[in-house]
Amino acid sequence: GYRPLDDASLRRFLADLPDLAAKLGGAPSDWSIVEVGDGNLNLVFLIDGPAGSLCVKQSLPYVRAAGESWPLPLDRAFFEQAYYRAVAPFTEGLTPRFHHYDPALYAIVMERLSPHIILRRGLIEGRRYPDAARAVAEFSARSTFATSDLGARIENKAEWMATFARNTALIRITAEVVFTDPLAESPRNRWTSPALDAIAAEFRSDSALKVTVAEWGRRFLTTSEALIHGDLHSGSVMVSETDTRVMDPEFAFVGPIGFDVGAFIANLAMNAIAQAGHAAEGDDRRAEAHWVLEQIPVFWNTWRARFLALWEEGGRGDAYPSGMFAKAGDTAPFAAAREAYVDRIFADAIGYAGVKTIRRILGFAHNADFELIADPLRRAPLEARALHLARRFLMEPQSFRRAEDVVAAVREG
Ligand code: SR1
Ligand code: MG
Repeated sequence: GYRPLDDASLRRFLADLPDLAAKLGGAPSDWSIVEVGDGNLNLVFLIDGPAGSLCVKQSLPYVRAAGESWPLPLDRAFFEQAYYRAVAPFTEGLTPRFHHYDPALYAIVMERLSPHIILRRGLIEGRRYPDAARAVAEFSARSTFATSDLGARIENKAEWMATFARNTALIRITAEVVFTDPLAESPRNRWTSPALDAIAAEFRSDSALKVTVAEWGRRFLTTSEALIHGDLHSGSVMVSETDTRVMDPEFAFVGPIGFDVGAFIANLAMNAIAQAGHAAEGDDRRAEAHWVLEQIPVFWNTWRARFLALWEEGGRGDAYPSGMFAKAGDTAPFAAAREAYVDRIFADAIGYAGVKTIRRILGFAHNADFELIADPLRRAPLEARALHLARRFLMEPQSFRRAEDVVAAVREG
């Protein structure tokens, strides 16, 4: 039966899995175990043995960041491991290696990444990861192309749709804490400075803005485009100087591709805006902000090029079937259709980026990029800048045709 793991029960659990116990080496009493989960939902353990290391992630029956008053089904671990398995053939080397899933404990055993840290943390510290945006783009483009109707057969997609449509607890969380609460009166909303009271009230009384957010919420719920990660922010990416892995796909379902793309763009933009708040006295973070911002075109242009290349190589899917175009003399209309498709993904991403930015500042779950700026007098104006950008994403979408337009908008402030 289920119980939250602790030091003793985790040792017993791993000792009963001979292949994994051998990876750690020594006896269970030789292993060091530390619980490091700092996300909103789960327990995360790192286990070090004489021969190697592992990571165990386990669901709790409630939202960790809120406590037992907010119950949450345990099955998110099932969907996380199902996603890792589904995208593994297309994302080699871009996720942590998956070792084992225990359906009774709702626990996943996977590779412990070392010396990796969470991308968000590294960026806040002013570090640069030259390969990260490119790798996340490769991950997202490869996994979504392969699981879309362009890359997958009807039968495979139907299986993913059936499996992940049952991830209702987490789809509901997104529907509520991303698309609903931040523009409504909700006891779960919070913001960290009274200086934001006026903007929050203004957003809540702006019917046009609310209709736009509600429309993106409707599209989120009704667009079955590909198997998406569902929470692709910079806290779902682990990096070292030379390696990047995407993790935490527990929100996965068959949804709109632009939701993932927009999440990553929004989180880079928020980090770039927040850089000024992390500058120590005499330390100018403008160069870091500039570098983070430049990763937005690196990310999108890599994503776009990879998705188009996969499509040009010939998808195995039932939409735009390759047999129909293989011998066509005039390829221009097909090329134009491919370009239109990725342009539409970018337009979607801009809308979702607006929604995802607002939720991180006025909703329940904030991000460390702003939260770690201790002085509210420095933090609030930067959060207000991000909210202004979010409103532009939502209400002036025609201004954002290319990733470089996002860079320019952030610079304009
Ligand atoms: C109640 S959970 C809030 C957030 O945590 C996860 O990281 C997702 O972003 C979710 O929306
Ligand atoms: Mg997460």
